[in-house]
Amino acid sequence: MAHSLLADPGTAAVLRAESVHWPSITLTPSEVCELELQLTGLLGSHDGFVLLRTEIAPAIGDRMALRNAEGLVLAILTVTDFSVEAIRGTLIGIQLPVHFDFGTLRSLPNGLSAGTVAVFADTHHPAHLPTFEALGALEAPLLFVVPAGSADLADNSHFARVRCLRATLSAFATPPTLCVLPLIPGSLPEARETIARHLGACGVFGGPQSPSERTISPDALLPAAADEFARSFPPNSRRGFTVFLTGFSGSGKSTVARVLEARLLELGGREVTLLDGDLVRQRLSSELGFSREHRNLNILRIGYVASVITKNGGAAICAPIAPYDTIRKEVRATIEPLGGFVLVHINTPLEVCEQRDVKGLYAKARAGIVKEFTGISDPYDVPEDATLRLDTTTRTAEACAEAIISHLRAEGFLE
Ligand code: ADX
Repeated sequence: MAHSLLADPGTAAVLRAESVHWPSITLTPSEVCELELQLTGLLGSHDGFVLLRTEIAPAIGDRMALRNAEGLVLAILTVTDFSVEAIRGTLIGIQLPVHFDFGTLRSLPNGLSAGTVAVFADTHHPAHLPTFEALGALEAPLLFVVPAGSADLADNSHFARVRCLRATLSAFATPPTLCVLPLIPGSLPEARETIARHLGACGVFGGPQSPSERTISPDALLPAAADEFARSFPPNSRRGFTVFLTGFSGSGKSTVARVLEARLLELGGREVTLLDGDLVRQRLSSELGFSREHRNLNILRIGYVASVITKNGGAAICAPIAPYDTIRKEVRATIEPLGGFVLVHINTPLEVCEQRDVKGLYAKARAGIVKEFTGISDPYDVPEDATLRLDTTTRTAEACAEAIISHLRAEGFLE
C-alpha cells in the first residue's frame, strides 16, 4: 500500500511557520499533481523531487517552501543536488492540495480484490465498444483510474469522463471500482505500473484506446454511456464560438463585426457579444497604450473574455487590430479546446485604409504626432493561419459577414 510523506500535524505547523524565512517556489499545475502523487506515496520509493528551475541558485541543504498557485505551502524541499537547470531534493509534506470535485472518488481505493487490473481512462473511454469488449475478455476485477490533473476546474474533460464511466459501471459483469487521481491525462506513462501497484492492483490494462472524445461516434459507445456522452460533448450547433477579426485601423473590421452581430442575432439561438477594438479600449483596457507589451495585454484580455463566452456556448465577435502573430496564436490555443475559433483577416490594403482615414489618425501618424501607428510606424504580421481573408474594397460588409456565416454553417456551428 502507499506510504505517505506527510508530516504529522504538529511538525507541519512548525515547518509552515519556519518556512516564511525560506525561499518559495510556486509550482505549476503539473508539478502540483506530481507532488501530490509523491506525497501520497503512489510513485513509490523515488530519488527525490525534481524542479526544472533556472532562476534560483540554491546550496545543498537549503530548504524551500513549495506552494501552489494560491500560495498554500504544500511541502518543504531540502536540496540534495542541483544543476543550472534543475533542483533535486527530498520532500516533507505539509498538506495535500484540496480538491472540491468528486470527494469520495478522490480517496484511494481500499481493499481491492486480488487480481484487479487498473484501467487509466485518460484518452480513451472504457465505454467505447472495442475497449469494453477487451476489458470483458480479461475476466478480472477492474479499477478505473480517471486522470484529473488540470489548472482549471472549469475544464470539463475529467468531469465528463467520470460521468460517462459512472453511467457504464452496471454494464460490467462485476462493476469496476472508480477513483480520480491528480494526473495530467496522458502523463507519466512510465510511472503507471508503479501507481497501479500502490493502489493495490496487479497490473495496467494495455488494450485498445478509443479516439478522442471529439471524434468518437456515439454509435461506438455502450448504450448506457451514450446519453451522458451526448450531454457532455454536444455537437457544434450547441457549442460556442469566437470570430476574431484582425486588420489595419480603418480596414472595416468594426463594420463587418456589427453586420455579423446583427445577422447572428437575426438567426437567434445564441447570445452574441461584440468586443470591438475601440469599445474594449474604453471598457477593458483604458489604461493601455500601443507598445507591443500593451497591445499584447489588450489582446490577451479580449481573448480571455472571448474564451469565457465561447465556453458558455455564446458567440464572441472580436475586432481589434491584433497585429502580432504570437499573441493571436496564444488566443487561438486558449479558445479552440472550448469551441469554435475563426480567424478572419480583413485585408483591405493599407493605402485604402489611409485614404479613408475616418479618424484622421493616419495623417497624424504620417506627421509623427501619433507614434507606433500600425502599418505606418509599427509592424503588422499578416496572419498565415487566417481561415478567411476578406477585402472590403472588393466586397461589401454584408458580403463579408455572409462569408463568415457560410463558414460557421459549414462547420456546423449554425443550423
Ligand atoms: S491593438 O493593436 O491593441 O489590437 P486596438 O484594436 O485595440 O489595437 O486599437 C486600435 C484603435 O486605436 C485604432 O482603430 C485607432 O483608432 C486607435 N489608435 C490610436 N493610436 C494607435 C496606434 N498607435 N496604432 C494603432 N491604432 C491606434
